[in-house]
Amino acid sequence: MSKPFYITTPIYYVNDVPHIGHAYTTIAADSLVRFHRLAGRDAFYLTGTDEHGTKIAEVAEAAGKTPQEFCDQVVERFKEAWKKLDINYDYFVRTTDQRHEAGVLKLLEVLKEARTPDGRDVVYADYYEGLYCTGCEKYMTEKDLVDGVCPDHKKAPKTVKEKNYFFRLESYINIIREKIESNELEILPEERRREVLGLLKQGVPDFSLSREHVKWGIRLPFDHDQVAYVWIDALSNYITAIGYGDDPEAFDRWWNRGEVVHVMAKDILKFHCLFWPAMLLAAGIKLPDTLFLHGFFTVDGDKMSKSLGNTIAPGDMVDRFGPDGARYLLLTQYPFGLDGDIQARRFVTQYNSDLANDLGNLVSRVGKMVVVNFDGKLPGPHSDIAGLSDLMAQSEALPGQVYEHVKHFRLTHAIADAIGLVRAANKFFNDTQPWILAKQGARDELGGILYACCEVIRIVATLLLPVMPGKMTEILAVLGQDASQVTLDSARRFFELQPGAAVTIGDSIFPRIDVSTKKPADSAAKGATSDDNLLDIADFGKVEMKVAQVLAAETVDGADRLLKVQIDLGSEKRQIIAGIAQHYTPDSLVGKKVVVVTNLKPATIRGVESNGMMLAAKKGNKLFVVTPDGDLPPGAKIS
Ligand code: ME8
Repeated sequence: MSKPFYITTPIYYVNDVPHIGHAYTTIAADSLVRFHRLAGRDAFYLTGTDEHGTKIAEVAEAAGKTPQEFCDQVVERFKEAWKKLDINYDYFVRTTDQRHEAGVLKLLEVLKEARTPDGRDVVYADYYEGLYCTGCEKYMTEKDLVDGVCPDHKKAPKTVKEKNYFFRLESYINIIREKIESNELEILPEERRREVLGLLKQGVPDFSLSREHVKWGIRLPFDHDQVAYVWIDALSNYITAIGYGDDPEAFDRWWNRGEVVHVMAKDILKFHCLFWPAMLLAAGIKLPDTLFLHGFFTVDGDKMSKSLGNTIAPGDMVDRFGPDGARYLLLTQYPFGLDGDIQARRFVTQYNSDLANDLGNLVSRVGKMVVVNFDGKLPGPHSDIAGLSDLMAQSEALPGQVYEHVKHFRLTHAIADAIGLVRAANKFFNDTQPWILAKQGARDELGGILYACCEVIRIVATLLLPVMPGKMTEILAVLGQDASQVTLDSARRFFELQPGAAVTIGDSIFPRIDVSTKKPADSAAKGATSDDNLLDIADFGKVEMKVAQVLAAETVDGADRLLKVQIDLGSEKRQIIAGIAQHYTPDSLVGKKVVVVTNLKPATIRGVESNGMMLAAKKGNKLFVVTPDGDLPPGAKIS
């Protein structure tokens, strides 16, 4: 009997709403866990959200909310997105859960008492002075900066000097290296393993496990002036969520006796491959079995970013392609594990080709022929058909092949092999020309072809159930099969379907998408060059923009980024809140002509009403408000 399977995704920061980067890992882990369940394994799937730290406190403040209110709101967006994508997690952990916080306190106390293998305190206090990037929630060195700013967040880090508690990572470097080299701690893919071993070779300094300047977080049990470093808090979720601290039985089942797999992208390698194993070793907790760090993707060739406007909301993809289409499209863009490009501009073509044409069409033409020629009752098999033995051999080999891929995280290969069998079945169907046999009345041979195709459909639908649970359930139902009963083993057997069983065919399973109807989700890259992604003039016309003149401006109490600005729009005066206080003094704005979006719904920001949005653009770190060229009067409409 194989071990229970415990799989996790990263817990995502709630300063951002869910995008397809988050969705990608979450769908991949969901598919993996469903595959293992199909193979009969007991499994647990964990995902959740990372809610503490300065970054979150800052965006909450800018939104005029307390951090907790803000988190509660964004967490719902994640849960909704996962529901829409048919993600079947067993537990959703939030780092603001009381249960998680209690687990973190316990772990911190254990670490505080712990000694390194050479007999020193694992945790020690010291002063730290350094450059802190709140975007990364980590200290940076001059070397990490590009033109003085963090290359990822385009912001100059703050200089911070404070007391911190440090974790003596140095004492664990050799042990971690040995565990990785012996594969007791498996790091995949191989390139990532080499990267970690390279880091270990260079030597890694101790890391601090608390912050003095951060307010939004878990206070250390042994020093209430300090807040647990957000990464310590976050990494602990993998054990607190399954009962470290409050449910020893569940913890033992999933962590101690299970196969523990963490899936994430390579951006968070250091935390997971160095800090996390070191923390576990120090606390006397078993290490995870595997860390799988997939690549980072671009969207239509560009890095995904809010400023480029090419982030895709998972919900938009679902609206366009359904949950199963969205899952399939995301997982098949490039090999899971590598870096790659999500070709959003090709989504429609690929959906039509793989799902509507190849898979959907096979089901519909085979199903229809059974209905028309055999009164909806599955005919019996027949052995003397050209190409049948090859098709059967391919079908019988497929489940083993697919599961072997899955065990090695080769999700894209697993899917491609299943679709390969669909193509082989379509070729078999075309080559054997059953429609001619139908006309000739060669019922035995015709029946045999249809029976074989139904078997292929059953096997493929079973194997793709983890990737497209909804649509594969529908396909299995066409053949009278109950998706909750099928298994990897049942897919291994040809001749599983009983002749005479009812075959019912309804609407097309994957209706073709008309390329000319553009919906938001094609648009993955709104700023990109593809025609599919351009904004309709009618949509643009909905945005009302006008020239406005600033009459007065003042700071907003307790919000160091915001200015309260009174503007003249010709026919009316309005108040707007603009996040530009770090770039303009109130006086320097007065009299300026600016561009304002005037038909936004009013918003209350830090308790102050805002009626519109002032446009601004960024150069490096500096924000500049957009001003009209020429002496346009307040109220002039921009089109
Ligand atoms: O790092 N390509 O959260 P996060 C592939 N809270 N994957 C992507 C991606 C892309 N372009 N963009 C995002 C954090 N991801 C921490 C984690 S865990 C204890 C704490 C996915 O919201 C990928 O899984 O920044 C990546 O590792 C994760 O989102 C980062 O999510």
